Amino acid sequence: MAIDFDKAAERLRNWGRWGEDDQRGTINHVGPEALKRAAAEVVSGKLISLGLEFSQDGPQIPEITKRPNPQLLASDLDQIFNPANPRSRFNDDVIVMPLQSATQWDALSHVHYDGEMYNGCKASECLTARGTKKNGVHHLGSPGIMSRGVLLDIARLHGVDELPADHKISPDELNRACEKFGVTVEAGDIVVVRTGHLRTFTVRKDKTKVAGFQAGLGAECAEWLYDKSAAAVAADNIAVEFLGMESLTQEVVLPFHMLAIRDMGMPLGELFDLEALSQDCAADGRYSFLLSAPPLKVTGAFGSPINPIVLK
Ligand code: UVW
Repeated sequence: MAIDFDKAAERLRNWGRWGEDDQRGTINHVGPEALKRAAAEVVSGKLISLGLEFSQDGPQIPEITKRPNPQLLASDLDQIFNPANPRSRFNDDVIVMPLQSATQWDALSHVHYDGEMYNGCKASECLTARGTKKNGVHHLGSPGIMSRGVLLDIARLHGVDELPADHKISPDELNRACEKFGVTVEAGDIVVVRTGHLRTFTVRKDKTKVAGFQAGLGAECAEWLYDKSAAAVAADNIAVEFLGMESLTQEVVLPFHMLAIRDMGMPLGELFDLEALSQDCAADGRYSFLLSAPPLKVTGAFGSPINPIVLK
């Protein structure tokens, strides 16, 4: 049954919960207790990166996504500091890229509906050609995004490498994944959901399907995340949420985005590469870990590229 969007939005709306001027949303759930729990997950000293490379050969097809891949240019090459002592040299570079071109956080200003974004900021007053006056990603960067991460490997739950494109993940599946993998989502956790979708790019080297219809969270999962007091959610697809014809044709397009980002104030982590983490969790049977994923503090930006790091 389709979600009653307006009823859900009203229940989940966190506006004012952490103050009239709050611009960090559900990241406020991460307090000393959540951080101590995260630190207690570190037992084997193993590091795993969940970030894609920021490369001109990245996952974007600009004609489809309107987002080019990063372009790196050497702005200074083989430069001499002092012509009198030319042995020491330096190299500098410039990168031109949408902040949304690969592994990224969506800031609380990334989407809005009915003219308002998180915490009631009027889009008409906040949005400028130089970014946003409120809910910029830099607010998520101080003191940063770090907490206990919990992997809900929905592809593995179903015994497949990749969920089919028409698979809309339900709250019941999130509960079944917690049970199967022996984890409980607690206040302040970052929920990491694996669909297997990004394997089309990372394993099969086919970027034509990266931005198509794809498996992801149904809008009802926003309610599940709210009830768990999760701090953030990330996935190995382009939008965290399920993308099918219905996502684009309902009265409020991309309903999970709107409920999570605009009403709850929850950052979404997209295009996380979860293959190595999935294998590691299956091997040691531990689906929780310390997750460090601070955004770049780009003032007023709608998102930030990241290299999320798991420490187990
Ligand atoms: C949009 O929602 C426009 O993009 P993304 O899936 O990158 O958040």
